[in-house]
Amino acid sequence: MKTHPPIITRFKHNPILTSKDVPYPVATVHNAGIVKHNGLYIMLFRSHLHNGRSIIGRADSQDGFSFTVHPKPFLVPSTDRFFGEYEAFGIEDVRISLVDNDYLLTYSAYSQHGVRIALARTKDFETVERIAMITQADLRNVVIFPEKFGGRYVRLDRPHSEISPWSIWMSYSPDLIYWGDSHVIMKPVPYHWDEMKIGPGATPFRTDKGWLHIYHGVFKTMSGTVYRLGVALHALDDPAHIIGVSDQWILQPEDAWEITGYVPNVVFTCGAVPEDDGTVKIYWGGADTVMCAGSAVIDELVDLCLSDPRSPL
Ligand code: BMA
Repeated sequence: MKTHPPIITRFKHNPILTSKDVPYPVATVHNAGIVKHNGLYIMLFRSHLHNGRSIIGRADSQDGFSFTVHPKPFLVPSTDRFFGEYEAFGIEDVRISLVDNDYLLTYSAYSQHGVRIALARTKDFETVERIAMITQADLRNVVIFPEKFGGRYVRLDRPHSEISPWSIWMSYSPDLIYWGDSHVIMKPVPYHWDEMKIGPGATPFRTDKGWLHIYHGVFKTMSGTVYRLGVALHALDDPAHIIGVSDQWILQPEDAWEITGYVPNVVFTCGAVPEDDGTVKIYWGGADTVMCAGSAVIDELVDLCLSDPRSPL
């Protein structure tokens, strides 16, 4: 059994971004997707407006920790007739994947019809083009792999289910529009830290042993749920094959701003940036209120998946 020094070292100046840093009125700053684009860290973060609905802002950083927010929101619900109908209650939790020189953005779109996933594309984070709604309701947390496999795009899905605890699925597409061949790849484990539900988290990144995916898992307690982060390793040539899932979580709510806030006891990730020095910067929303960051050694995360695994299904 491994010892418990922190697997993720929290940045000592957390939280890295709060509503006070945003030049337009918002109640929260959390659940941000993030990439390093031409050496600049670009963060697309979610904010609740004061009506409880969400929009997406942009913040940039040279070092990955100190961010400056753009004066205007990056993405707000569409006014287009089709997209507008499905984004009317807000847009949330962007994931960013670089595939073939395009940044693909997946986000949750809320409306009177439920929650589904929208896909947009940008090359430069200046202009954004909405491509399609790529799920029906009720799905959240869709993350596209940064490479194609057998000529097809591959994504992690999280459909809703009353019969089985909410689990991670995988789907494929030849063109980003039509998705299929869906099947379940990872499920919660009973009486385990992720027993209530699991969902895709940060965009997976390549290591020499496999694709590393940092996901979230939820446990129900007598005083509400606890959102933690875990890690899974997917085969390089076939990400539907999970090589190992760490039995232990890698991050849980511990700092005051992770324990208390808009939703207490939440750490929730949508993005991580692997660095050339073998570390990865991991970003998470604390209590659905602020953005936090930390770093981990990639080999240690891989080792957790291989040396102390639990069954994926
Ligand atoms: C999930 C999503 C996330 C949120 C989390 C904790 O179901 O709504 O956006 O961070 O709950 O509230």
